[in-house]
Amino acid sequence: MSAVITVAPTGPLAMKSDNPSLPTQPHEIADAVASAYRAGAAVAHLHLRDEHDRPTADLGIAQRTIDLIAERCPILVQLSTGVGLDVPFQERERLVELRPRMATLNPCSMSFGAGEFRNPPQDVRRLAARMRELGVKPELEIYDTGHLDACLRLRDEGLLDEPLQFSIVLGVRGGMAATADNLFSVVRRLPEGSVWQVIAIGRANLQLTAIGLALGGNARAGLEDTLHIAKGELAAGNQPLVERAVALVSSVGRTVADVAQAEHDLRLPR
Ligand code: KMH
Ligand code: ZN
Repeated sequence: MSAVITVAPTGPLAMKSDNPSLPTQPHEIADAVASAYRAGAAVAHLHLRDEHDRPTADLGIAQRTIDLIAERCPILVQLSTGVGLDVPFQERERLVELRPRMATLNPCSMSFGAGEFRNPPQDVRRLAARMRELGVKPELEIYDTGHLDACLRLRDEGLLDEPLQFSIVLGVRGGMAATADNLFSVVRRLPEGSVWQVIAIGRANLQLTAIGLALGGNARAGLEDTLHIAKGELAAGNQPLVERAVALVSSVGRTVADVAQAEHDLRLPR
């Protein structure tokens, strides 16, 4: 069975002072994504930054980044509509108008580290409906068990089409802790036929990514989720983290999905 590897090169929080290899500007992100693609990633999960490296939902920056990536490789683009904690929902949701193949949908508000991640129910419904109209596949971000129930309600309201695609996010302060028990309890409750991956933040990234792959899930790799490749050792970019995920995929007897296989496995519209 193949496994889709998504590279998450930048994220909303880290700065170059945390890891100098963090790509923040469009050409840096495009170069990082292209090397991740060559290493085995089939999907790129993107957060954009402005010229001061602050999270932004600027459509021009997003389109420029997408264009630079397309010049370099045919990886599938997934835009984050999480964007950054200080960016208003009304700006974040506009990103789907660029019609990426996928975009994230964060179903609930929550504490997020020292900050607050605001996803009001009516705004989430409106975004889900718009994504459906545009044919942008939502990746549903589950940071806690109740977030799964919120997604199932959206499905029951006809706002999400099956098969649902989930990220099980473990280790955000404010969400579920990064434990195998928490992962099992969510996986057990996913609707039959769902597509899912583990997003394991910080120290448990390697172990929980491995467990997710062994259970039949997909994998995410990159500096958004961990700045380190080993204890006390900064990752020298996104490529080594993708290479590590590739090694995990083969060590559990699976193959790495190329772009065509990923389009099939993720049941992408179009
Ligand atoms: N940053 C991760 C904890 C999103 O960008 O919308 C979750 C994430 C969601 O990647
Ligand atoms: Zn993200």
